[in-house]
Amino acid sequence: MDKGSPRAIHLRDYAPPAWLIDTVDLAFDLREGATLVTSRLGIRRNPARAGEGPQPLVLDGQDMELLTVAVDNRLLTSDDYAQGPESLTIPAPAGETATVEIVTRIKPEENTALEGLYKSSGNYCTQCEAEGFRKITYFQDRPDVMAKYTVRIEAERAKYPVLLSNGNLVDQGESADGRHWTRWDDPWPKPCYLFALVAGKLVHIEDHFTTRSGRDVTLRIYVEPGNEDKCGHAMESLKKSMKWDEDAYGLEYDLDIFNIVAVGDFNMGAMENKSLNVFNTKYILARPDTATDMDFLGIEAVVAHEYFHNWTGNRVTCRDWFQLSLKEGLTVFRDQQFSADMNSAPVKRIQDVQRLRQVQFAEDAGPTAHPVRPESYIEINNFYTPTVYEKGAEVLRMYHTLLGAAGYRKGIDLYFARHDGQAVTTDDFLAAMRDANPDVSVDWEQFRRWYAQAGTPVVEGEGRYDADAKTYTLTLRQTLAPTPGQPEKLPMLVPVAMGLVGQDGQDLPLRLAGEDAPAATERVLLLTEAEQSFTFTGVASKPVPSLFRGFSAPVKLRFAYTDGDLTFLMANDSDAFNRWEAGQTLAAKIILGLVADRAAGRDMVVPQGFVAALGKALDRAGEDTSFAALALSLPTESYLGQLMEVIDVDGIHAARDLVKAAIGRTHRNALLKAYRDNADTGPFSVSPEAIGKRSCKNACLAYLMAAGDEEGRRLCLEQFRTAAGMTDVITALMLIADSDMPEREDCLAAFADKWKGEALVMDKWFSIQAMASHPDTVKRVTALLSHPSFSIRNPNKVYALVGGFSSNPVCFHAADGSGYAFLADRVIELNALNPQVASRMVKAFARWRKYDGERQAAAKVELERIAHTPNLSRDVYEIVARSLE
Ligand code: 0A1
Ligand code: ZN
Repeated sequence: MDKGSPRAIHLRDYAPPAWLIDTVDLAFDLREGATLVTSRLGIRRNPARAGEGPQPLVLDGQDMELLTVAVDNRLLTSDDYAQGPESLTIPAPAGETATVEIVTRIKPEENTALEGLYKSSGNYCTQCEAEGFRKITYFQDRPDVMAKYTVRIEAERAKYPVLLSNGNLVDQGESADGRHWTRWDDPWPKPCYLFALVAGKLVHIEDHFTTRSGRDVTLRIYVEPGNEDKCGHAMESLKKSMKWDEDAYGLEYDLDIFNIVAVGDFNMGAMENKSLNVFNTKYILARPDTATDMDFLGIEAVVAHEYFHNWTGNRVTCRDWFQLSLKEGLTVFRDQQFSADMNSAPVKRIQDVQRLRQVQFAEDAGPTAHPVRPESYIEINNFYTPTVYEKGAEVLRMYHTLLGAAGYRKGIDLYFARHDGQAVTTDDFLAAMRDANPDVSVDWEQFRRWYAQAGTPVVEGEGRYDADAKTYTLTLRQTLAPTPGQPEKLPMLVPVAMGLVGQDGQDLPLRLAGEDAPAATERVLLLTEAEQSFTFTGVASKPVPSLFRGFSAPVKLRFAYTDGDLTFLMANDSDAFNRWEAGQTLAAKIILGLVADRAAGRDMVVPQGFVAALGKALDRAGEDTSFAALALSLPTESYLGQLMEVIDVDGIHAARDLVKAAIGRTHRNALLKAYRDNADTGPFSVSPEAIGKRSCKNACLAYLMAAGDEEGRRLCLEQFRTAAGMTDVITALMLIADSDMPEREDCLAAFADKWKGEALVMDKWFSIQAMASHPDTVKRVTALLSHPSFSIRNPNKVYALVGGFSSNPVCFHAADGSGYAFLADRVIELNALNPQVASRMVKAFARWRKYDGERQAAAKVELERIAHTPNLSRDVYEIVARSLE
């Protein structure tokens, strides 16, 4: 923050580019220490800006050496053009069209930010979203400039036998000095953020997919030698995604080749470059002994997500980066639908909502809260957020809820009919949904507020039963608290999927006063006012309302349920999501009650009614093991913290541990039985049934361990030592690492010794230790920074160790501030190496004002120390500045 504050970019300032770029011909001469990039651009005046007179061509560029510039084959001198620190301005070419040729020299070997062209394990790869292309060559680096690309790559054959880019391989050959080259042609116009290049020593597995119109597509997954045996699940996931997109959305793949390359050094999960997806190894490599069930599911979801981008993102892209959720919210919703279809839909929905609440609700309640379509940013890389992705997906889900499956599909079809090949806005998307469904009465202007207003709406409600009139009146009130830059809010359009559960546990017919149509037992109410009442008639006895079934809107519900209502819904609600939800609401109420007792100096006594209700979930474990595992799990400490005015770090931890131990003790026999019943999952499979059994078994083990049960400890050690699959091994190790068992150190050491050669497995080992609630955690994590398997330059390692620690609800927030100091040191170190990763890490400070005075003071000292770091990146600056505002 020394050199004045970086400038913000505003949505309101959007203007179309003065010049369009129709064709891009790139030549890469890859050489150690000095890679030459020759870029030949076919440009054309933008008719949208006709009448403005001759405009210069202003190109973005950073961190490279400019060698030559030529316009229409005439070499310019440096007096002819103007070079700024991040731009190149070429005077207006005379004609309507022109050819511009630029040669630059770059050093991918020195690129530690992993944006643009960089090296991972000796191989070259690229990451151009959001603005990495400008580190490769001077270009109009903005998504509304869509061009056709041809690419020539030349490199030393021995070191880089594989040379890949987007589109089709059209030619290849040998050149002098042991070098070789390939030429690629991508027929589909694309923004430069979808450009990709890979050069390296890689092996691949291959498969094929025949599209519904008969196109044979070659599918390849490239990895470093030795990892070929870990690509099978990713390939299966890709084929399932291709089929699903045809069946569910009518969308077919549009080239003869689809390549995936997995690299070990990658800032994010994966990237949807046209026909050349680049992946973090974490989302490709899996073998039963190295990857957990969650890893397998993550791979399926991310492979699908990137594949789905081929239409939602690539064929139709974003006009500007404020529209990021146009592609990300939609594509997350699509991958959620896909995973729900491939696995258990209710379980998937619960997991998605858990994640939304854990990370997005937290974001929406803090200083970095922003709308799904932000109004301004300093660094766009900071806006790949849970709000743009996950809340964006909830907005898509609400379209689906409001329009029904068929109406939603009509909207999607119209969107592609109108906009294929274009760069568009979330308003264009909304217009397609609206225009395809003229008979649906939704106030679309009000719906648009989901894109524009930040924050999570709170819906409060109560119900009144009139036994004489046989009516039930549901009153709902919505409020939306101010967020940074948005002091005043308007009411949202909130779809409330609901039912009324009768005393016999059955859903009642729902007829609103004045209606005579046949009554359904589930419907979607539209809450559009600040306060609204809905009166149901013909209600024979007092019902318990089941609201926001399937979590039909991203809101916080505060309904005056009694403990009895919640146990009733846990047992009877026909909506699986709300059966789970009732248990969570009750658990949160109980635990927060204990936290209050502890704070007031009263003894904490776990109510037996709650423990008994959880026991019922255990009794039903056999019916649906995956659901049972979720029904048995308690809200996380960080979610409980969100429910408090001032987060009581130690109180939450103590109360939650006490409840876990009480459940473990009370239900010891049932837990042991369920553990044994689910111990054998047969030959390895990631079927929902097998995953369900493992998750149920491990949930039981966790309770037994929480109770310090001797038999539980024995089983846990046995599981750690003998289990074949990583899910069981790592769960056991995590429970052991979190305990005071004497075997703790030996188990951790044995695991590291066995897996020291597997980077992704070692990441698990780092994060287990970082997340353990032990008094020595800060010390241990500091020592692990020097472990031979750790590297501060590798994002996965940083996310595992540093990110793991900063999500440790107790140790990161140690009252002496040692956790905060540790994180600040890492942020400062990372700022100089990889600003994106540094910025992701510094976000852990964002909610510092939610803690007590002592912790606030300690966090503020660290935030200010970071703020005064020389050469602070835009990425870190933006988060720190907002946090301190
Ligand atoms: N578009 C990718 C994720 C991604 C975003 C940004 C990146 O660098 C700043 C890299 C990847 C996706 O949604 O999968
Ligand atoms: Zn995406």
